[in-house]
Amino acid sequence: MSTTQAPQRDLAQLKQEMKAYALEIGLDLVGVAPADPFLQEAERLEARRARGHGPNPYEHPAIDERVDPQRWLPGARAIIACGIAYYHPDAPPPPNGRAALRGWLSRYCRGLDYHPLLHARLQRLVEWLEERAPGHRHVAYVDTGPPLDRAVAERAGIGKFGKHTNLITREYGTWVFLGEVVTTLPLPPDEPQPPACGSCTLCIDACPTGALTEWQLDSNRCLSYITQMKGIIPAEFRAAMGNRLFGCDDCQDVCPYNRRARPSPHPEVAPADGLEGGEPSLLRLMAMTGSEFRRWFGSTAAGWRGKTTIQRNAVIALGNSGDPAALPALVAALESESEVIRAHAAWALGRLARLSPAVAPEARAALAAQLHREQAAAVRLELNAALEAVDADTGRR
Ligand code: B12
Ligand code: SF4
Ligand code: SF4
Repeated sequence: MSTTQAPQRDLAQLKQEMKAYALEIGLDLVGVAPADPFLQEAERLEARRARGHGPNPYEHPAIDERVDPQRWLPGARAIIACGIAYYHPDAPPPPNGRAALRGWLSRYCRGLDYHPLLHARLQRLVEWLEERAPGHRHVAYVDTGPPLDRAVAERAGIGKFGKHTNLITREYGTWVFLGEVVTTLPLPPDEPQPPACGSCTLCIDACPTGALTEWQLDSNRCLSYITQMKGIIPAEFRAAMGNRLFGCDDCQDVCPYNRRARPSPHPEVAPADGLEGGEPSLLRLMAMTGSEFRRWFGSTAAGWRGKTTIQRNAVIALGNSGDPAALPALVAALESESEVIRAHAAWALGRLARLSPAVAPEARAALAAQLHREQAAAVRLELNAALEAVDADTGRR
């Protein structure tokens, strides 16, 4: 078919065939949006910037590019929004309950990294379109380009925004990865869905750092961002991190729309081998070698920040565990080659001593011995703060 001037009914037919093909290649949700400018989003992004809540370092910084589909593909007429479902129910706890010394990986980063996975499927859709609609151009985006993936998906009718700012779909709740194909084909659009939430505020109430207000996220306070940042984690967030190793799902876990979410049909996004169902042993992570890190985390979306980031978060989780069995690993971490690990080990020993006073004398001795030999100013600061906290607690008891 020549589609440069194709009648509406041919385009409607092509759209139906395109949707059937998308499902066949493992795209679970697909909808079409017109490629009009995202004017309301432009206002929202400006307002967010004025509040100091963005841009987040992981998002495309230029607002004018983000809201104009003509900058994503000159001549764009439609945007095909797609989603891949990724929810795999948690493994049942062992008969003697879950051990305290376990970390926790957000569900989005337990299986195969969605960036190449979704991009490869969108690329197949591009090739299909090239064959069916010669003379047209198409380009695929996942996550890292200028498009606002959630706003595109909302306009294409595959879901609606929740107050937690995630896109909620009827079939899979919020557990979907999003991407799009922008095309010069004027495919007829789908209908957006009615708004969500009503008077519910469960996600806002559940957020451990107060990062959420209605439909707004302060990304600087979001644990998803904080667990992924490099270097020293600001002290105010360390206790709130709990046992999180990468990402945070609390606002999604409490969302009523997720209660009936269908599980993902894709085994490739189930927890990777070596990740113990997404709740790996913290002691095992502390002893992990470089090649083990690459084997366990390399194919997931939790691998890109490197081994030190995961081990730093494991150190914080050991401190937050309050389990005396964490002590030897934390004392050993005080002598790590990495300044970042040593700094957080100091904090974690102070935290462990507070939660488990029986280990306070040993923790104090280890902190004092390290202070004696430590050269790095940032670590000395943490050692002094931890010693002060332990002494203040001991004084109070
Ligand atoms: C930067 C980024 C982050 C940052 C900042 C997140 C944020 N909310 O801004 C951090 C690192 C914190 C993050 C965290 C997460 N992210 Co992220 N992230 C992105 C990225 C790359 C850009 C997001 C962005 O542009 N933010 C700027 C904000 C303002 O835009 P927005 O998110 O579209 O927000 C809209 C709403 O706020 C809405 N809005 C504002 N006011 C109002 C008022 C009303 C009434 C309504 C209805 C709407 C509304 O309009 C805004 C503009 O469209 C996108 C991929 C992409 N290119 O879009 C993934 C993306 C949003 N992330 C994703 C995921 C999975 C996550 C996490 C769940 C991961 C995790 N488990 O740890 C968390 C969720 C945290 C949360 N509650 O949002 C998915 C979302 C899938 C989904 N179903 O929604 C995306 C789409 C990646 C993908 N391609 O699949 N992320
Ligand atoms: S991901 Fe966690 S920290 Fe971020 S908004 Fe949701 S509940 Fe809050
Ligand atoms: S938890 Fe409640 S308020 Fe938050 S997104 Fe879900 S329905 Fe909306």
